[in-house]
Amino acid sequence: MRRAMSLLLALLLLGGSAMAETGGYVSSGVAYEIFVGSFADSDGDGVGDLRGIEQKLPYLQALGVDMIWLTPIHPSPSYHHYDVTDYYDVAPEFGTLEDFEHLAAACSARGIRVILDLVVNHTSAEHPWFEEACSALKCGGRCPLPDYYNFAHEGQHAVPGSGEWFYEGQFGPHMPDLNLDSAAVRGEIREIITFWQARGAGGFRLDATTSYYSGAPGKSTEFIRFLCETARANDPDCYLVGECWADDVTILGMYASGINSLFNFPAADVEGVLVKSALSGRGDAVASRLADWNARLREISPDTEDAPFLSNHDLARARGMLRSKLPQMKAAAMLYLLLPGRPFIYYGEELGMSGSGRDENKRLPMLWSTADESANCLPPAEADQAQRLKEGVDVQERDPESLLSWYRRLVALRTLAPELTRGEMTALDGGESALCAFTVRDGGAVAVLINASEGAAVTVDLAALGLSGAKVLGSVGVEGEAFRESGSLPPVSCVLLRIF
Ligand SMILES: [Ca+2]
Repeated sequence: MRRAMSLLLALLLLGGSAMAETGGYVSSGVAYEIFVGSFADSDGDGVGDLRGIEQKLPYLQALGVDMIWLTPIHPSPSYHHYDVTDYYDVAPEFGTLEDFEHLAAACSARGIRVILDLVVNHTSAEHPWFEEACSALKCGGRCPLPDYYNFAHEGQHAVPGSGEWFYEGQFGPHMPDLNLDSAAVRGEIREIITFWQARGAGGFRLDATTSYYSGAPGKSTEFIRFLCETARANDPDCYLVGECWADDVTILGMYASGINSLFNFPAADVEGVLVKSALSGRGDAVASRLADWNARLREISPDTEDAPFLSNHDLARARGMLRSKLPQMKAAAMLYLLLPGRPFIYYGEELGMSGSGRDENKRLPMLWSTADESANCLPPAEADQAQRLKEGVDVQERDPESLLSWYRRLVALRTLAPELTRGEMTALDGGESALCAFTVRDGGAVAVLINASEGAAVTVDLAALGLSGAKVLGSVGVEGEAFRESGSLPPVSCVLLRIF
């Protein structure tokens, strides 16, 4: 009911244009990463699948996300599917092509965009392209030399049985790097992109962009531009987000490709400003750091969308970084879900799921319920940690104080401010280190005020911040009316104001 009310309110505030863009649903600008094999099992084999995701769309809609990123869905010898053997099919354990089309259509009907993981830095060593290339190498010069991969007489990995040939594989011998200079490879990639767009993919997450051309970021940027132009030639609205796991300078350089978003790795993880500020209660650091980042992105293009996040399938779970403390998990959520750009929630983070150490632990099954385990997946075979969280979705949905309820309220709050997608961010100095205060302008303007500390209330002097006359749009952790009267933000709370 609360969700229905907030949607109704949002519709009234936004008017008709947002409705037209999203087929009746108001977009939150929040994305959600699904590690497919661990999310929802529809057929009882313990492996998450596409039908399972479709069955959980009401959950995702209640959370308020308007985009889901699926980790690779293609056939692969690995449980994580990042070494693909066929780019034109769905892994049998995940379903069928028809299941994907059905899921994409069901998402579209709910105003949710599906983006796929595009893993084209490398293939599986079991991909027919690689097997055929290796066979050709072994036929003693009588076969045309294939150019799909980077073969040489010295290198990282020996071609089995060839004696004299080696190949590049930045992520190990099971993942041979494609030769991205090859016109034939680029032609294949163009076909792959087109194939999935025709089946309902609204965008792509680009895996391992820094490894496209290792040590040559300019060439990698050029290749991203090729991917963006290819995808947008078919669908001008196609959304692309890249994994550039690198420093500020490298990320800024790659934005020159024209890509929509690159994950904000410097702000993420245990050393990033989001988690550090949530732990220390210093909200002001987030406002200043991210406003500076926003300005640098907007210098490249006002169309860029930062992609802030806390954690993903390669990082320890946010819960552990935040020492399993609920107020800190709530603070971290406020600090990144209200930033300009497109925040990415890693599945289960909104519940407070645990997992660290080896990768399998970071990909433990979504905890739908401990009472009814029918949708729960089995953990990856090599996981050596159990899930520490005890309260699944079914319990947290009924608890207004749960982390899940908190995430839902924050995403709903964000929905009231369309400026937050591509706006210009300016940090405000409220004279309190706990206070994260900033404005975001994009036509209209809003102000975000967050008390990131669990220690004490913060009194905000709206006049001193230049926010006199601002109207409270919504709030989480404090009643809007109470804030308007007192100017006081209790520990771990936030308000969203419209500026006129
Ligand atoms: Ca299954």
